[in-house]
Amino acid sequence: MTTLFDPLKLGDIALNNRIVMAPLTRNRALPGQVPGPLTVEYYTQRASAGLIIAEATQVSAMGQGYLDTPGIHSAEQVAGWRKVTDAVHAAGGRIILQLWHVGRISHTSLLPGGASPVSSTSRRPNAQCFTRDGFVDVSAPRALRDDELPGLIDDYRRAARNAIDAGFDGVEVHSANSYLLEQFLRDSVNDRSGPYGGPLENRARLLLEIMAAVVAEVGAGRTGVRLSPATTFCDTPLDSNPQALHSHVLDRLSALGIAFVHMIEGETGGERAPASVKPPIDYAALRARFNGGWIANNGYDRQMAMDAVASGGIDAVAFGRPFISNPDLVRRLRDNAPHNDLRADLMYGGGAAGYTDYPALGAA
Ligand code: 8OZ
Repeated sequence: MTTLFDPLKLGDIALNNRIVMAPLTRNRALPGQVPGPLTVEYYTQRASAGLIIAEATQVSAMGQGYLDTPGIHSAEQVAGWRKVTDAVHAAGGRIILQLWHVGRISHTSLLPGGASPVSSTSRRPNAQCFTRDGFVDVSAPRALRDDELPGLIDDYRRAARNAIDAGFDGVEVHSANSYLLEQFLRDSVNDRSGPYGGPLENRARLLLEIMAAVVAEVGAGRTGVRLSPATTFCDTPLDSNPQALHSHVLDRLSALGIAFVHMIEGETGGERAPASVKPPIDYAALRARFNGGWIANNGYDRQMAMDAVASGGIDAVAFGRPFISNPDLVRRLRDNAPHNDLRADLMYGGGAAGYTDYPALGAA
């Protein structure tokens, strides 16, 4: 029987165990959106994870929607991330980067030259983002023209290349949690006509073209994707048929041969089976359509994770908040040891407190 502590291959990426550190926004990048020494320490402390998926990281300056999140589009950012990946590898870990564009979840004060956020639509959600002035309503977006999309695809391709140049073992394209690619996927947001709007095949086109470009650049064996069919984060209503939409996406991703899918089950950070999702998403049916590895996420505890991996339904489990407060989460799960309490007020922004000062077991 397979356990959480057994090795796993996700495409070309060899994991020592099936415990994945989920991507976690921590807002501690230095000026220039560059990861600094504290970020090196934070990830190195967590290198016993089978795989670290480093936090959501902008593919371009236009992809930013929160204060002090890192990027992967400048030479300084690549050099900063190189220090992270070298240290994690020296500690025996594996680390990939999550490639992010927030789309309409942004504010003019965060964007180059005070530009408007860009999206599939010009409709503004009733959502907030975190800026120099604290939480503010997001700015009205501008709908991207179709002739701008090749440039956007190229931003993801270049970001994937930069991630590999920075020493990452692979990349995860962020197509979840209300950000740009979900703004194209869902008919609740995407109000376009033409090749990228209307039928689900059209709404999925941008994601699939980005995935193909990333695969061509860095290889399918180093490429994954994160999806969240049931999440309504940032005033992003469900698609009218999330099961059909995601079935199509997974059929195409399977044909592309990518290494893994990372599925957020239920409402991100919330209920695993929200009553508002009718009919409920059939995650097992989605999993059955995809030939590569499958990472499940959202509110798993130790027993659920062990049972899910033992059943063979999924290959690995991603933990988010437990990895913030427990750098040695793998050991604590193995030994069934207690967890440190999370200091939720220190999750976003600040320095070492609540970032690199959570003790490992046995530490003073
Ligand atoms: C929390 C705060 C800001 C961003 C996500 C990247 O939900 C995020 C995020 C989470 O995927």
